[in-house]
Amino acid sequence: MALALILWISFGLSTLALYFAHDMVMEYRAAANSVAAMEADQIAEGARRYVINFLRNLEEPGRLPKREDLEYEYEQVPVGNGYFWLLGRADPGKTDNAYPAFGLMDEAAKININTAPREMLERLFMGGVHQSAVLSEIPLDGEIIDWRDEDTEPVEEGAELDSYLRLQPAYLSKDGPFETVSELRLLYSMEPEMMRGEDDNLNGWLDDAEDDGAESEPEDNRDGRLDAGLLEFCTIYSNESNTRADGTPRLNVSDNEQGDQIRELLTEALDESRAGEIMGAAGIGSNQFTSLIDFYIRSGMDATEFSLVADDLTTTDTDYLPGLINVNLASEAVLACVPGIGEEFASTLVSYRQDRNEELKTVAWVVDVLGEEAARQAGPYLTTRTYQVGADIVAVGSNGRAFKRIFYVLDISGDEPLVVFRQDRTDRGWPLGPEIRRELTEMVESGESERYW
Ligand SMILES: [Ca+2]
Ligand SMILES: [Ca+2]
Ligand SMILES: [Ca+2]
Ligand SMILES: [Ca+2]
Repeated sequence: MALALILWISFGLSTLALYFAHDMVMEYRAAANSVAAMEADQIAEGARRYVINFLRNLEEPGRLPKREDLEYEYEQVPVGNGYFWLLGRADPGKTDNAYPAFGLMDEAAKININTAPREMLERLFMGGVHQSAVLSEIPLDGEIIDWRDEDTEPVEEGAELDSYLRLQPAYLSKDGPFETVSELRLLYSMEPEMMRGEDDNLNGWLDDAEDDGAESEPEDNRDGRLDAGLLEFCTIYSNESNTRADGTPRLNVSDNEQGDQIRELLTEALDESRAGEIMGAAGIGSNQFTSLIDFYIRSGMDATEFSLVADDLTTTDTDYLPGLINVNLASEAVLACVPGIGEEFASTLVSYRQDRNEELKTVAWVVDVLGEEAARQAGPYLTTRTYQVGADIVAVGSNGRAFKRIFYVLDISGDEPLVVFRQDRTDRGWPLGPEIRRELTEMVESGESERYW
């Protein structure tokens, strides 16, 4: 009897002990998970500081290095026991099948929905070799114009107050500038899938689920090409400071009063007789110029001469030049929307700029590719600078258990880089592709990365 009783008691005690042990293991794992999550948070924060520090020390303000000359770390950068990546965009034609592209992104390589003329927006929704199939289904250019313009008179294929009042629930048309890109979601005919398109995780890269049709979310057309949505192509941030590298105001070639100063500048950069020729050819003091490209063409300067003075000159008196597109970094899809460039010249521009560097410092090279007439048309929309930078930070804690993804837009047009937009994108899912996930797992299994349990 006594033996049976003791056996029962010890059986009961060991069950209890096992139960508590299990509980403690669970507790321990939960704690390890939250440590990993905190670690990822802190790594993301470190990455933010790293990027800001890099931008603060740019050699020349507004001049982001080309992807192949990147002077910063952007791929699997170790911090403590974890790593961070900066998700970027591949140069056209250089997409890697195994990995997404890495690096900082350029907001000036996108279309500014507050300033783009209708013609530019129209092309975004027109379809064509460079354009996204997702967007060509419902053209929203008219609705974008009506949303931001102050009047309440709809443009062709537009939507103003009456349309929005018919919605359930009804709301007002904005009749003012967009304050975020996500505001596009409110447009009358907008379909939610047009915001991200096939790029469900917003990494600018074709993940498996984004190319398998309806087999998995999201819906896609299975054509082996990423048909991205509006978030990929649009910005509200691009805004160039209309000053020289040292922060002083530029000289306005369209301002008849500044002729003497411009002559002085040209004489200093070149010589007196050349300065006289250029002043005469361009008609400074009497002519108005639609853009710096227009001035360059009329002046008869060569590209080298122009590069000596381009940063000192402008064609308007405003402090800022919003919505210019960086012709050195923009994708073919965006370039194809610019008047004067179109589908016809977008690829030529991209292949021309690939192996060049020095020549790309001013917009003069665009004239070589487009010819004078088309370059004049494109001129008012182009720049070679970037003052708003996108940093899409992915941080992974030690042993790859937790990750955090935060997207920032940083404005470097002032004295200090400023965060103008921040969005936690962790809930969009794993953005680094299967290959990096496999590498991280291998590292854990081989003991290279320390486990908590
Ligand atoms: Ca309106
Ligand atoms: Ca993707
Ligand atoms: Ca799919
Ligand atoms: Ca596709």
